[in-house]
Amino acid sequence: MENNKTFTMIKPDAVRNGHIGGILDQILKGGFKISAMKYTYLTPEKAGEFYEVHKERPFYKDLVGFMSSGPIVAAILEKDNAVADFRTLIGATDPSKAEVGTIRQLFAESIEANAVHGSDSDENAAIEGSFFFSAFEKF
Ligand code: YYY
Ligand code: MG
Repeated sequence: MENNKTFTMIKPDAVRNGHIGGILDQILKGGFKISAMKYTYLTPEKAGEFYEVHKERPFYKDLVGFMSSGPIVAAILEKDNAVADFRTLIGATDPSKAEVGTIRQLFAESIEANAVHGSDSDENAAIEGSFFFSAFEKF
């Protein structure tokens, strides 16, 4: 499977806090090309579906509420080794543990409101990209 694409969301906290520009700047400076992008919104049903793998976890209900609390930016990003390199660029899930200079360290509020999503495998990147974008929207 191709390893040059990943999927990201700029989450509702970062959109509310005015960080869309700052985060896109970090993404582009990190060497990623934007293949597809939209400003959109997850209904609670859609957020629940997106995070279905976590449905047995204690944080699931709050996470679904948070992810449907406001608009997001969804994007497909392109770079060699995209999934792993993007996880490095965003930093640890818990921003208090994220390395200095990572997107979550710079822009996140908390482990839940952690500014950005990044796919965890090539397979999930493809699934998540297709969750938001139809074939003709992907370049
Ligand atoms: O892939 P990543 O986003 O870094 O973390 P996951 O373990 O996949 O969890 C998805 C999402 O769930 C995370 O970005 C925030 C939220 N979450 C939480 O609210 N509380 C936790 N203890 C763990 C994760
Ligand atoms: Mg994850």
